[in-house]
Amino acid sequence: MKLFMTPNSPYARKVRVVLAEKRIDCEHEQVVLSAPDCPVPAFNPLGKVPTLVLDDGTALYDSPVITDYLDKKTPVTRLIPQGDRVEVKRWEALADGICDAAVAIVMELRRPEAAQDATQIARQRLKIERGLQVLATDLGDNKWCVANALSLADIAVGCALGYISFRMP
Ligand SMILES: N[C@@H](CCC(=O)N[C@@H](CS)C(=O)NCC(=O)O)C(=O)O
Repeated sequence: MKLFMTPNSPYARKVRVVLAEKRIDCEHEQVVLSAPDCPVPAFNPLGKVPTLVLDDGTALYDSPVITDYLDKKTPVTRLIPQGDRVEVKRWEALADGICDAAVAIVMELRRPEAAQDATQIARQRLKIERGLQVLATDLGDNKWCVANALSLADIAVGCALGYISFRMP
């Protein structure tokens, strides 16, 4: 199995944490998405990381599909408990959505200053602020997001918060 990743991708980081928690051996290949010889589009037409290529050549994307696959692959450290599946995947969707908004802002800020769209940046920032507020409210005083135990929800939220503090300290 090989994981195509970039070191700063929050979605790839989520998958890397899941691999580690579940003690799954996997080759990692760091790619440069903008490089003309980037290998990712040969496996994923969207050209995005993370992309996981299985030993039989099957390519899996995007990160929620990969985390699902990895959790089912071995019973070691169940991260998506059957009874709480929808709740855990909703936390993951919200955490990933916060990352989507943060990535959109990072991309906008990479454009020449005169071409940057302040309305778009404000829209995305609002998504982040609302998303963080809901995460905080739903977590409350609990130590873990779901069912008082580590799950994919905590990993996804941790990666989203890490990305926000990295990109917008
Ligand atoms: N929904 C996707 C998002 C993946 C994504 O957008 N990855 C970024 C890196 S952080 C990427 O590959 N961007 C390249 C592009 O959009 O062409 C997932 O969860 O895997």
